[in-house]
Amino acid sequence: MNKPLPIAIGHSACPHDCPSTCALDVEILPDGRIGRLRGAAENDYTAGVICAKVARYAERVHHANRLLKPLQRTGEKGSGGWREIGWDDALDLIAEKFLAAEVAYGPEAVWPYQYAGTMGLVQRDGIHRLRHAKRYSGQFDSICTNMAWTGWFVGAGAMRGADPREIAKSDCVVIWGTNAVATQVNVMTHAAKARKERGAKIVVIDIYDNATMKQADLALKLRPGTDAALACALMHVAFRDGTADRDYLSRYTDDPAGLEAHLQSRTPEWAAGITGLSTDEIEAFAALIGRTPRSYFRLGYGFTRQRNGAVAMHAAMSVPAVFGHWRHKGGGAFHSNSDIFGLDKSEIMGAADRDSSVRYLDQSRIGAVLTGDRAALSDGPPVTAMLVQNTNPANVCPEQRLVKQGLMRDELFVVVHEQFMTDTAKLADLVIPATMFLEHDDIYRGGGQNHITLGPKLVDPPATVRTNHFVVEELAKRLGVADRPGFGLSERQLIDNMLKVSGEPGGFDALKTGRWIDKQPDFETAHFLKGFGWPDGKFRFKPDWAGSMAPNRPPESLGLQGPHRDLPGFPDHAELIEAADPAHPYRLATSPARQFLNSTFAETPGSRQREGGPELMVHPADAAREGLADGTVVTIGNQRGEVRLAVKITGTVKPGVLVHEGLWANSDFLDGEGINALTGADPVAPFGGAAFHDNRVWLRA
Ligand SMILES: Nc1nc2c(c(=O)[nH]1)N[C@H]1C(S)=C(S)[C@@H](COP(=O)(O)OP(=O)(O)OC[C@H]3O[C@@H](n4cnc5c(=O)[nH]c(N)nc54)[C@H](O)[C@@H]3O)O[C@H]1N2
Ligand SMILES: Nc1nc2c(c(=O)[nH]1)N[C@H]1C(S)=C(S)[C@@H](COP(=O)(O)OP(=O)(O)OC[C@H]3O[C@@H](n4cnc5c(=O)[nH]c(N)nc54)[C@H](O)[C@@H]3O)O[C@H]1N2
Ligand code: SF4
Ligand SMILES: [Mo]
Repeated sequence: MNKPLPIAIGHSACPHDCPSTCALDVEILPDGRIGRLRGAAENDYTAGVICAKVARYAERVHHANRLLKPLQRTGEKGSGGWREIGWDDALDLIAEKFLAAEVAYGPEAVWPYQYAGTMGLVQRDGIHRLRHAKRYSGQFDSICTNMAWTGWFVGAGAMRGADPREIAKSDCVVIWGTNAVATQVNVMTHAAKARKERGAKIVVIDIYDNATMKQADLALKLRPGTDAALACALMHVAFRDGTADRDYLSRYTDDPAGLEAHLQSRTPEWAAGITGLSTDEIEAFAALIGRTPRSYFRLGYGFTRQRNGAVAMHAAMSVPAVFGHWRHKGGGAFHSNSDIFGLDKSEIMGAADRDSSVRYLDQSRIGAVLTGDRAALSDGPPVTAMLVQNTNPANVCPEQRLVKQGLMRDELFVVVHEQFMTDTAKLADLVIPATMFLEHDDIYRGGGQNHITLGPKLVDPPATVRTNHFVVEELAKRLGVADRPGFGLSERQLIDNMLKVSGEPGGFDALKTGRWIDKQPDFETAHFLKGFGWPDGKFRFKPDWAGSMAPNRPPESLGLQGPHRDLPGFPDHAELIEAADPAHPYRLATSPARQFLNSTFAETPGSRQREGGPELMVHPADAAREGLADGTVVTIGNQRGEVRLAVKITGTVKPGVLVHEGLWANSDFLDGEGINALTGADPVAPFGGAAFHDNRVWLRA
């Protein structure tokens, strides 16, 4: 059979929760279906490269199991019994239940719950308009960026860094705690260019030999939760060997003398004992960055998903400040550009109606919230109604048993707006079908790069699915707030208004023509050569953990989080992790899989086939001791739950360390319990967050 020829190429941006935010060229076939997706070659960050899972997007848009009709539960919660209902009936039912919750307990009993399944500013953030207009409970977003952003911000005082494209001009690219090959492929595009054109060395620091580490010239496989010790030893060597940039230190940092004294005892031998690296490895790394002014530290999220993760980020980013790498093009550090875009979302978010006396509930602690934990509820009313958009908490949130128990509560009404029957949708009272990004207008900005990119509607959605924007607008009408600021506009109008108030006078139309806007600050600003983001302009080796107004600081009502008093004054190894003990001899990390994006793509055939099935990586020595063979089904567990899955014996993990790559759907596991049955929701110090890669477990064959 002949394949239909592509008739048109549409332009868009990848909407998924990935730092890369790739600019896309999309094949639109003669029958209106989607063909291949490709990276835009003219975009100098995307540079023509995207990941395979999004290249295969047609599998997702035209998936046989895509949700197409609103479904109301018929049997018990989670029983799988559904009946189709019309959109008007569905929206009326939601409004009725929300009003009933409000009458019984006040508006805070309603909790709109959303995250970044789409990163589009209109479709993702519009739900806040409804929240604020109605005084529904707020959401403290703690699941992803908290420890990383906190650690960066307490040092630099701003969320920006060396131009992500400068990686290509570096002589040493340090990829620290991010599995970039899997999670943000463009980092590798630019790193490979540096290697090819300049002979740059690539250093990878991770806890297992993942796809990124396989590309490394220097591969540093350390024990989970020990990165700050490595960072301290690197800085110790800099002071010891005279590779510290003392002129830079005195001009740009707060207390270099105090740091040097503190690091006296943080020798490579000390760090080797903590990290499990050899002193030779540590010395070789220190020597490499000591002789390489253009050393670029690309700091990821993964190594901060430990209970000492904010400390680890701050310690790692202190390294280029000691060596003075920041001075040089192709040197310095980067984590997120979230500060640079300057888009004023007030209208989309309904900021005018925001009431600071309304309580916030912690996204990661949804299990505790829904099961009535007084502290998690801030001593307020129970949550009895929820609208869930762009997230799959029954799968992705920690303390999964508690999350499911909470979602199944009889008194709670849950509506899930989704593209697929996810683990969360399965437990809902009402499921309503959502559009996909090629079917609606939106605008995107890439935290891991430097562009604002438009994603205009390219194809018509199936007739019976609706945008997030539509649902928010229709509910506003039924709930009596449609006259509040920000309502009654189209996606396109909201985007146009936002661009214009944000200093982009060309608005929607200009962006449609130009496709993206490059917001990268100039070299000196990006490298903090005009000063770091504090009043004295100095990088802080001595962070003010409690006082820093980091962008992800919890709202006042929640206060500081976790064991914040135990955070070290200078970069240091902090013993805050869930260390193994005789009853739980293994450390488990739950790292992302290459073919999935969080829980998304766990339904597409191409991704499923390439990933195989849920597996537990076990070191050969551990396997021998436990009597395991490849494929042996084991149970791993801790105080939070138990999970059953098959073993894969591999030297890519260290002895005593287990890695599971996900997120597979809960229903893909033998007992229907997903990996997050094992992860904890106890907040990480000082500003909260979930330590997904920091779990102690036992293992039973
Ligand atoms: N393919 C794919 N891409 C994704 C995602 C996905 O699920 N799949 N998720 C997206 C999202 S939401 C985000 S936030 C980003 C996250 O992307 P990353 O910044 O890459 O963070 P993680 O994927 O959490 O973890 C990265 C690596 O950190 C390792 N790690 C765990 N603990 C430690 C430690 O203590 N020290 C060190 N050095 N390394 C450690 C993990 O094993 C993993 O290999 O990726 C996005 N992109
Ligand atoms: N064990 C473990 N758990 C983790 C992590 C880990 O590393 N390990 N990573 C954590 C991290 S970093 C994050 S960010 C969270 C992410 O967790 P989630 O936010 O739940 O992640 P996603 O799977 O990206 O998106 C959720 C859903 O959004 C839906 N969606 C996409 N676009 C739209 C839309 O336009 N409208 C509507 N209504 N729905 C849409 C998708 O179909 C998908 O089911 O997971 C966390 N959970
Ligand atoms: S998931 Fe990430 S790497 Fe893949 S296309 Fe989207 S933005 Fe690019
Ligand atoms: Mo994330």
